[in-house]
Amino acid sequence: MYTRLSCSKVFCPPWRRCISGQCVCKMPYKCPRQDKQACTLDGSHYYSMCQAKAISCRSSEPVFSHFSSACGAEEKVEVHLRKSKKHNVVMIKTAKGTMPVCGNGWNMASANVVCRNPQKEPRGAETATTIKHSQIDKASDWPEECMSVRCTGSELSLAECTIYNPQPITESTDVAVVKCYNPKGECKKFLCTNGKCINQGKACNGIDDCGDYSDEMCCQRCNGAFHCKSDVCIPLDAVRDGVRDCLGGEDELDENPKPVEIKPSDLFSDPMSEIRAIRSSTESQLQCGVPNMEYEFKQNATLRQRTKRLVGGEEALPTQIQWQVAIQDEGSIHCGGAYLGGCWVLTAAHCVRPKPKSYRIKFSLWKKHQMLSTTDSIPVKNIIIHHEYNAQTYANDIALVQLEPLNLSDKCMKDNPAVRAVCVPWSTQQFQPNDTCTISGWGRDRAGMSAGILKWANVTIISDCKNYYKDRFLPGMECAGDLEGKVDSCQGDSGGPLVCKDASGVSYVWGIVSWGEKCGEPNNPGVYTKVAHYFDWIRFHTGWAAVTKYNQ
Ligand code: 4AZ
Repeated sequence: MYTRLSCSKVFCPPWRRCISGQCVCKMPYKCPRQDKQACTLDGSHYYSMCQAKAISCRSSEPVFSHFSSACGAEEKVEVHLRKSKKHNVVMIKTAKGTMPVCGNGWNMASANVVCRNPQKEPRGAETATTIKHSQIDKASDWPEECMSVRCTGSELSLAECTIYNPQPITESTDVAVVKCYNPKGECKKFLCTNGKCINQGKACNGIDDCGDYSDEMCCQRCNGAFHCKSDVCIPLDAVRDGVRDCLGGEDELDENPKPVEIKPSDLFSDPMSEIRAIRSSTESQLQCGVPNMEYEFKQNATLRQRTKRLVGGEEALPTQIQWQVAIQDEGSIHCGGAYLGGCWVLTAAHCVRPKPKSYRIKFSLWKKHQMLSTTDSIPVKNIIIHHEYNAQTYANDIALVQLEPLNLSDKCMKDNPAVRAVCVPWSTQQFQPNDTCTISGWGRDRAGMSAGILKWANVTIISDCKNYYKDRFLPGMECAGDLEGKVDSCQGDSGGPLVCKDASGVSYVWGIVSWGEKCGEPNNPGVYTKVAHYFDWIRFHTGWAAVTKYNQ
């Protein structure tokens, strides 16, 4: 079962990082510094909201309160429920006094936060509703203003949510009421991961009825919410809000309608914009998956005969596939690879032996036996073969090639306009069966001729590959091609990349050419090492920052 902490489906908040598919609490010092100081419940302050949240993440106790330069005790935010007839009116105490929470913007996410804290019911709220102000039994000192709050749903106290300035109450104003969850007997409806029981109709509507988001994680369709390709429903106000929520970024595309922005005057506290700031600063730190368009095809783009060779492939233009490398072994090329950036190249384990001195890596190579002006040939410092690689079964057919650094430098390559890194996928759910992706290499064609010029072909990801290869298809493998056998990788393409592009146009090395029964045979698709399956292994060897800008 998936929850909001399943980072194969969704992004972790900035105070957590993704380890083996789960968002775990970050070490507080790993948080970036921010301009705003975070005030804590005891009146002290931390250098950022991320740091304060990383600390409370470990204890599950609220630590963070709000933002302020002073952090005085009088600024404490407290919440209690006030009984009025059958209703629990939500009351919030801030430096501006004690007031009810306004009904506008009141939702399940905020109600879950309220119920989770004072009552310590981890499953949160049963319902989040409103009543007219006129329906409340009021004492004479009843306030004339209410406060609006907005939570993301993962906060530990309402003080951590966005709190807006007070607004005047009239008799017709709606105020927030809450009913906290009350477990009763066996669940015959939708059972959340946290044990909460909700009506079936509440799943897949973009509203976190479970309190752990488990009712929104496996949805083929969404009701009144945005559907991410990984089958997660996100609320419409998260679409085009400047923060990527879907793994492929489809929620932030220009073609989506922009929601009407609710921006009341003077924010009292606004964690959402802090989260946006932290994410955009960390996510701008890694460049990958985007070719240098200025340079693409510029060289030598003369018309040539397009021979349909390899298995259904087409010749590439020079500098077209900027992450493709050739692995030169004792002077000859039998394998490809993918440039990950820095000093790292990814290839198949069956392409290399642990003898770095035997190899050179050729970048920006087009014709196998002729250099371009941008072609660079770099010696190898180290070869890391997966410790569970099995040369008989081709299990774990993955290896990292570490390049030799340049003299007196920590870089391994001179700046090259025709070389770009491809991104490493961090989640096995980023791409799905039937997605179209691209393979490339100098491998053999149907007639068994090795290509003199780099070729590429589109293939589709094929599900249930056990149907074709039975027990030879193992975890960490992925099939692609077409079942008619028209396009395929072949001998000599090994180690080269299978690259898929996400909704935002960024390319990922989804697979490594590994094996297959012959080439281009019907019902014998090509088998690839599923790179996302090895994300933790790659990250362990290359370091985190080298391979992903997300969930670090
Ligand atoms: C090989 O021998 C090989 N059709 C690579 C890929 C495929 C088959 C064989 C996939 O290196």
